[in-house]
Amino acid sequence: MCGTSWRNRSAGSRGGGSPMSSVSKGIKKVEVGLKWDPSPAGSAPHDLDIIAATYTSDAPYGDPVYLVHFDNRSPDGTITLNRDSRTGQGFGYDEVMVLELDRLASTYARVVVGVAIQQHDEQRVFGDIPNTTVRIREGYTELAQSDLAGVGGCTASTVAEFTRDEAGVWSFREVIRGFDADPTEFAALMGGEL
Ligand SMILES: [Ca+2]
Repeated sequence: MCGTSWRNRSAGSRGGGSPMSSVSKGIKKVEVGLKWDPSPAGSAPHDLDIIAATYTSDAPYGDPVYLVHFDNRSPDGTITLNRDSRTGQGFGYDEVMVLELDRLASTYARVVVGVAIQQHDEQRVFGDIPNTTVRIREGYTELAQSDLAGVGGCTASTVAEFTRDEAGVWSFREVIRGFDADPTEFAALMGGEL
């Protein structure tokens, strides 16, 4: 059951390491990296996606203005999926998204980033996919890292919430909240209050 899997950092979603402060302010440009292990030979690939959704100050928890993922670019080029993987094969981070928050138009006040599993032959949850790691950093400063173990029964999860205050300063908060939804359903749900 995934619906009750609400986790925040104090619930211990990370796979070790020292706790970090819950909110980071003054964020300008962040990189979200995702890596995971490929499926065994002969089985359907482990196909994970990073998804970003943008919201305006008028409707920060409403419908996204636009989504960024493997199949959709941001209209102004401020959020970019630099690397997409459909299998998890290879070294290092398989999928990487860069968000230039300081370049977003002032109408945007909230960006939520999540990870979803493309479902193929059989339903897969995070617990079925070994060595999944999400890392969020600004430059060489690590803001958060999670193995998504706290949402192992889910098929999608938010990982980060960025909000802009009235002074124009972006803050980051790690929010690991699981959903039992396919990527399209998840994209419609991830804007809710986290
Ligand atoms: Ca992918």
